[in-house]
Amino acid sequence: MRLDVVTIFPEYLEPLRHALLGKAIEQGILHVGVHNLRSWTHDVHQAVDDSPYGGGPGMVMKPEVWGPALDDVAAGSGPVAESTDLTSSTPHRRTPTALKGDATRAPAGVDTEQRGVENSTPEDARPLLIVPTPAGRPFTQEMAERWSKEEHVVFACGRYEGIDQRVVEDASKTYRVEEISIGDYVLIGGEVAVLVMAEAMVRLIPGVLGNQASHQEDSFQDGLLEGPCYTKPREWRGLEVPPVLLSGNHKKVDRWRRDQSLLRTAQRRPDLIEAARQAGDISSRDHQALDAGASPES
Ligand code: 6GU
Repeated sequence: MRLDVVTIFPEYLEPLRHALLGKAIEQGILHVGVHNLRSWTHDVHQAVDDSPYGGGPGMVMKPEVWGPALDDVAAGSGPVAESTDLTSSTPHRRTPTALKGDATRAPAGVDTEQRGVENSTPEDARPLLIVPTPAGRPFTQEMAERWSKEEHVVFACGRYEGIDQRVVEDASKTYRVEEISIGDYVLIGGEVAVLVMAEAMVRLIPGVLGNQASHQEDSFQDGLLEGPCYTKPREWRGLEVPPVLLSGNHKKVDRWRRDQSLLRTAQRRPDLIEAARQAGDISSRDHQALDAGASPES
């Protein structure tokens, strides 16, 4: 997957080089370009914003800067052609490219074996443009799964009050565009939201997580929250691990985990229980567990 981020604070995206994402970069599974929006300004002040038409507070990001920036990111031209991709902060397994500083920009679509074909149909080979905004549709695990199969994902980080809406409209010629929010609260800009969405999507790319089974049981993967988990020692500060987990009876363990998951979800996210019920994902045995009672956390 190729990931490009356009922002006025490139240093804010530094975490993309660390930990899991850094590892994916090292493995050549992920290529990341971070681009300073000010490279596309022409005036001496490098202005990226202006006052809003219709009046009111704040500033709006300028279309004449964003337009060419998004054109170049899609085409790999202009300042994008001269830029180098991010390298991992932890080069454990140094690759020849990492040693050279990766002076060449890896094009989108190099690791075709890693992804499905859903989004690479000849009818719509447009890259995906994600515009983080509190006014967007809410980000979900389902989106993360879908996006993890993309070849080229571009994030356009707005600051101030937002980006002139015509940028989004015009970009639809070049990109499939989605305006996305990561929750019902307001951030100063889209950069942190990009880190959130990039991490959620990249960890689902095959080969990025060590254990592929490990996201089969994630919260939300089955529409419910994950229950509690425990490790050694068996007793710690007077607190015991639930005995069923030491029983060696896998059927009983699975049933206990399912019950814990149901009870925790009912407690913290009753909306998810209702949705699972509507979808027919709650069995009569599940109902028993829910009716039987109060979660240990209540
Ligand atoms: Cl994606 N951007 C900003 N600026 N604020 C947000 C958000 C995104 N999601 C929730 N709040």
